Amino acid sequence: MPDTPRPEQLDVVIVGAGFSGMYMLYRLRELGMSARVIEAGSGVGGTWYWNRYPGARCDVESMDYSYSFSPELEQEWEWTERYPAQPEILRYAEHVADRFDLRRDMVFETRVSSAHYDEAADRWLVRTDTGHAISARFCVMATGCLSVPKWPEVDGVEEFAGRTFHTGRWPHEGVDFTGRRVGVIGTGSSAIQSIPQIAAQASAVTVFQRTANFSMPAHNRPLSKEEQADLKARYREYRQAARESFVGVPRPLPTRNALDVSHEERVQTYSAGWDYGGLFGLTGAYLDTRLSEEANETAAEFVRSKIREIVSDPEVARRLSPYDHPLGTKRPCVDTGYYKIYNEPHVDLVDVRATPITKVTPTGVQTSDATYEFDDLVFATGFDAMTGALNAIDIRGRDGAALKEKWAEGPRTYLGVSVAGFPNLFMITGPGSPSVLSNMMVSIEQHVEWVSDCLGHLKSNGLSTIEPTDEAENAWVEHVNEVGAATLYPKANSWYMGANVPGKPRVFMPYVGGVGPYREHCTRIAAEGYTGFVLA
Ligand code: NA7
Repeated sequence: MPDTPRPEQLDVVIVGAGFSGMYMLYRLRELGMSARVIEAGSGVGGTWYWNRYPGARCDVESMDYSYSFSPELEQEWEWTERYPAQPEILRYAEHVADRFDLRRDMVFETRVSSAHYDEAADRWLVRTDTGHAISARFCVMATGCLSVPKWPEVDGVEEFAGRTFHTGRWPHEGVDFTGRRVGVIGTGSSAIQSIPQIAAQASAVTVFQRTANFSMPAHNRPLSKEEQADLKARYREYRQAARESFVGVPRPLPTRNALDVSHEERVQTYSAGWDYGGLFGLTGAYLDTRLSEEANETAAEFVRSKIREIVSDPEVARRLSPYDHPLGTKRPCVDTGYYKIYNEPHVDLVDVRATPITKVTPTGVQTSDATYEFDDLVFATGFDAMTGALNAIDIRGRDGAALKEKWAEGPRTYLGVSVAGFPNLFMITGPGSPSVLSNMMVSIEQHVEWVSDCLGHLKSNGLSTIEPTDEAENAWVEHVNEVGAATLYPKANSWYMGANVPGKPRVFMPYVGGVGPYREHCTRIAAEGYTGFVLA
């Protein structure tokens, strides 16, 4: 029998080399702890490594969607556009990796398959698909919220004879659609960003839409040197405002209810938001937008009126208009030329609720009333969000209990960063934290800093273990649910609710209490000596 090599001994193992894993490594080095990052891709960047589909762009502005931990980094890096495109964000991630020499503690093209807590040794044994084994005191899951692609639940996908692509696993060399007939399944963010770009090359594009989505124009543009210099001159203060803000982007909060102002005033406000571009002009225009269906409907109807204005065929405009969920309760999109692409004669929209896809055939897609022939199929069908990447790893805590089983009815965490029964395991932007409802960069930094401060605290107090109590976890889960239930979010079949994956429990997963208040709460817990945790 071959000898089992002794696992590599480390203080911390970090899973994932996206923005969370990279910064976690940086902070652990500062603490003088030994750490290694295990990454499935061949490079850093996480989301921005995998999502290379045409048109992939962040819908948080560049100057907000960047690390704040290094004043030198934020001063030296120059963004070129208001909203950064995927290649630029990936270059930024690579720059950070080089600048702080992070790669020497990273292992690429290696996927973590299991993480088991060994109670006797009080250590985590982490195994990978390449046979690598690591024994570490702490384990940090920096695995991302949208990193496990979801394929369409349609028969025959593997029978298709043409090329197939998932937006979340796009080929690195790019894809040429020139002169090809392309079918796109899905109308979420990835589809809405990529369809205009695909249509610019393809001879015919057919979009299969299950749920019409709200999309706001990006009004993307080059970022001038002056604009950047102006913000950089007050970046410290600006970053602090981001940390204290509701969604991780400094912006004035609404002061009034939509229902307390006149129709004319609302339209003026919504028009200003639409013309400014981006996510928040409509979703964050009034205090009651996320709380009252009637208030929300005023903003939703404004978007529909814009769709009718842009799309010349009234029937196509009607199909594109969302009626089945309040605005913002599924992730709203930010686009460049999405709705108007349907005015092109070679772009078609199929409503698959009216005429469901029955199967994929070797030559295309069959619905209940027609057959479509394609050279290529693009699946823009999203992800097993928030819990997918964690459940994909065989994570076992005390008594060999599996995290997946503990989460069978939905994720349970304390603060979205830790789980009872899983000592010394941390999640960056896990379920139960603001994560996907916020500027991810701000939330990532907050979690990484909270975790590293916690490890520093344990180290300086000669402690080795931290674990939340069941009571603290139960109370947090109850609080997350209570805050979520007071909003309109549970009304939508969204991936926030786990509703996009058949069989997944329907639970509102992110914490909607706001980035600033959440940060304050976490900071207070640490300052009080980690209330709700047992330290040993
Ligand atoms: P999303 O937002 O989950 O969108 C996936 C889309 O695919 C959505 O329109 C789905 O319809 C559709 N879908 C999924 N499965 C099917 C099947 N079987 N048939 C038809 N249509 C289907 O993922 P994205 O990649 O676009 O965006 C992910 C996030 O990235 C985004 O939210 C931003 O945070 C950035 P549904 O709405 O479920 O009816």
